[in-house]
Amino acid sequence: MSPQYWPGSCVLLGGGNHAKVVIEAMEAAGIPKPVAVLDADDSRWGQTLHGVLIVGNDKCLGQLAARGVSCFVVGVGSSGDTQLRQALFELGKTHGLVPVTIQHPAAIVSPSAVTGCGAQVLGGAILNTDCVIGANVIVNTAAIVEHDCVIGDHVHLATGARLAGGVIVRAGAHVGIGATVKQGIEIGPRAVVGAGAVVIRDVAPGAVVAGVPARELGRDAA
Ligand code: JB2
Repeated sequence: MSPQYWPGSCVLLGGGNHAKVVIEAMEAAGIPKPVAVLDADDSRWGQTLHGVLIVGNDKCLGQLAARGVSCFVVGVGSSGDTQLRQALFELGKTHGLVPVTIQHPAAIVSPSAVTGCGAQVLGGAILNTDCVIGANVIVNTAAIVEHDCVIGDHVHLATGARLAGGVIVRAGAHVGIGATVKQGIEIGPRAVVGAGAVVIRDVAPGAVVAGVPARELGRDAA
């Protein structure tokens, strides 16, 4: 596991449900709370989220950076489409901010697992030996990543997803809540695995699969 790294005060991008989970995971991990939340919804500005003020939208990033905020956390999750997470990750970096990596103390992480910058490994998650987790990945609550899995950047492994040994999940894919992926399977970039699916064959780039066993329902245009 890469060390959790927060060189200074941080801003949280997105102020919805996942953001609440992230704030509590940061507190549990001993990382100082964000100093501000940015959210696209102007009706939320001025409100607080677990005690942190929602100050405005992403246009405030430059101002916050100028005032000494030096790192960021992506606070949006995804229920299928990981593109907003990726866009916010790039936006934070464009402003010269450092992505904070979070490992909840109730996660079980092998000493040989490697975790990319900005990854979020939440409570009850398991990363077994020699797995590699990319940048800006969410390993959500109680998700299991078995030995030798390789998880690409911006992937979301939703709550309770289970990957057997040697699974590869390419960048930007989403593995839904409670889905199971058999050993050695490859999930293509931007693919979506539906909740509760059991994946026993490789999944093509951009494909949407669901069911037991999982079958392809369609593909994105890209
Ligand atoms: O461009 C944006 C933007 N677009 C939407 N920039 C910023 N800074 N914020 C943006 N948002 C905000 O993200 C929305 O206004 C909203 O407040 C928030 C998304 O909140 P929501 O609760 O709808 O989704 P989430 O991504 O936090 O949580 C989803 O994914 C989690 C993994 C939910 O489905 C959860 O149930 C799930 N656990």
